[in-house]
Amino acid sequence: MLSGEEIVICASDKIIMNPSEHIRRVFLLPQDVSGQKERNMSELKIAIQKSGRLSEQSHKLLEECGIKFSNGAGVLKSKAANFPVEILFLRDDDIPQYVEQKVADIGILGENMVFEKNKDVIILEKLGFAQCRLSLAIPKEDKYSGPDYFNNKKVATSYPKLLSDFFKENRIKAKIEEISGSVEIAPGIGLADAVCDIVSSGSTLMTNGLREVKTILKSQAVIIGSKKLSREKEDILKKFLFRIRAVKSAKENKYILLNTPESSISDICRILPGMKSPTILPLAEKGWCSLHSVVREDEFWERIDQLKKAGAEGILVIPIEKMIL
Ligand code: PRT
Ligand code: ZN
Repeated sequence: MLSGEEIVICASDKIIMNPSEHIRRVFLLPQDVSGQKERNMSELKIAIQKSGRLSEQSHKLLEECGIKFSNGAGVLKSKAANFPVEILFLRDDDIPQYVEQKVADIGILGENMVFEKNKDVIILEKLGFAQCRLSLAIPKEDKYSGPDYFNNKKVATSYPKLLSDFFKENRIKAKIEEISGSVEIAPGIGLADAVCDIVSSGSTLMTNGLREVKTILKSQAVIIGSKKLSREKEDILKKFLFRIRAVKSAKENKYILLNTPESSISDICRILPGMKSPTILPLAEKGWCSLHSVVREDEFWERIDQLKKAGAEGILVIPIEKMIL
């Protein structure tokens, strides 16, 4: 005992304190200290939005990557059961700063927030969901002849940096009124002449008597990362991005099976080159083959028209779950 204090030598990172025991000092055994450090070092910390427009798809993406974790109300972080990651549940506005400060190693959020916060982070991957745009909108009855409209106007926004960059580039002298939410009502209540806000379908602008006149940024969800990671974390990140890309490729492509007369095979192979080349199998009916390949989702309908013209029949199209290139 040191100067009459009680000492507890602890073999676990959980210490249950009983107030009646008057424990004053706790020492961890050296192997606990190093074990703890090793566990923290080798876990990649992923920040995602706690609740909001990005949270459901961020969860789904992690699940599709085979990462299992629990998340209930009030949970702020959760370790995955089967992959060396810890998920931090945060407000999207805070994610760039946490990644810059290395509280999180990577984060999932909208490009709009990444560019607005302008922190020292890098974009590692575009994810394709939460597509939207940051746009200027004015009262629908006003005439708009170009960015000059905004000279000497007051514009309400939650994106002061991006808006002020736009005004600087266009040599516009306007006043920016920074507000944190319900931006679209600002002109209606006399707080501003116009707004600069996120638009998706455009219905919120319309409901508030506004008209979109200029897009200043197109945005989608992305993964951002810290500029420097340890070797162990880099390795986990590589595996994580590999899974993300397999999930993304699967979504961007479809598996296609069709029947074709042998005489059309070379034309069809030109239309559907596949990952390496299509698989061709003979059918029971003489002179016919079954051809299997992969087609990009965004080229799908155009390719189908070409395939029909080339003589393909019985075309089946199947979603792909994962695609490893
Ligand atoms: O609480 P926390 O700070 O985490 O969330 P938040 O309330 O700040 O953000 P949230 O959940 O609303 O949005 C998160 C991200 O989703 C944004 O940063 C964008 O990257 C993306 N996103 C995609 C959108 C929209 N679509 C969107 N439509 N973010 C906001 N909106 C709002 C917009 O602000 C406007 O009020 O929806 C309204 C316009 O929608 P339409 O369809 O009527 O045009
Ligand atoms: Zn936010």
